Amino acid sequence: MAQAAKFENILYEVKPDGLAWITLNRPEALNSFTGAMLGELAQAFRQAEQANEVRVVVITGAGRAFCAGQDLRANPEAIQDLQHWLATTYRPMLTALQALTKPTIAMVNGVAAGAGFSLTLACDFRVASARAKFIPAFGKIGLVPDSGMSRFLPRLIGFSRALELLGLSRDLTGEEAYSWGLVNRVCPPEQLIEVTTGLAGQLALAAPLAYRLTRELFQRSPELDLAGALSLEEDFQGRAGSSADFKEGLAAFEEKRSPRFSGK
Ligand code: T3D
Repeated sequence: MAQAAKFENILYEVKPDGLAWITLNRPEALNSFTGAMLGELAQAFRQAEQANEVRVVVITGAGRAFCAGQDLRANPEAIQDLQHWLATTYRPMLTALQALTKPTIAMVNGVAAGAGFSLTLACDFRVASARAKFIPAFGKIGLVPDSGMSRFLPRLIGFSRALELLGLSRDLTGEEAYSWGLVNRVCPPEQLIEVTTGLAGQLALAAPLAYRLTRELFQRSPELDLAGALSLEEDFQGRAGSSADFKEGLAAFEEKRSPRFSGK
């Protein structure tokens, strides 16, 4: 272990291979979110962004669950004013997660319910155990999707399927989530770490600047017309084309070797 920071509700660990592992760590309550946990997550995301040695961030849950969403018992004050609660706890966490320029993977080891489901969607990739379950949860307690789900879910699986899940409070198994295009990989539980580490290892070798700009292109293009999308591509390709990574990519091609990207 290269580095370990102290948190009370999550584990944060950076491994020598450049993977930062962030583990939601309240297994007795299925890793459900409290205000304290959301604050720690935001801090961990900022820490991972600043750490040069971190190439990829993996988020998972301790024990049998990924995350059961908002802790429905621990924060009675949350229920008094949900608008304020969301704006002051979930929003900073999600903003810090989205501000990460490094690839993020949700390793979904068990149930991901409500805002826990949302957290998986806010990551770049999802790797699910066949035992995972994606549970909308919001509708069952008379709420609407929050913590980014309204933005991410329809973009990933389309309007109609997203509305089916939320409107009917329909759960998805890991296998179904894979067949719906919601997760990138699904595997037996005992292979989850290996499959996730394999994907993360490949991402760690990708050109960091090109990766970051590609993600931003995909995030912004749905709001652009063709002219706008082409302009953004031209702008970003200009930046990527003047990077040291592009020179390294060309040199590696000529020398018939794998590139070693620096992110510059
Ligand atoms: O409220 C706001 O602040 C607004 C924000 C909302 C965002 C949201 O996330 S809304 C959605 C909140 N989450 C849920 O509604 C899910 C509630 N949990 C469940 O439906 C079930 O627990 C699961 C389907 C996730 C798992 O079922 P199962 O049978 O595998 O486990 P279990 O026996 O129900 O739970 C095990 C323990 O975890 C149990 O505690 P106990 O009885 O052994 O002491 C259970 O109460 C606890 N637990 C599960 N989910 C939560 C929780 N404790 C607090 N909050 C939870 N969300």
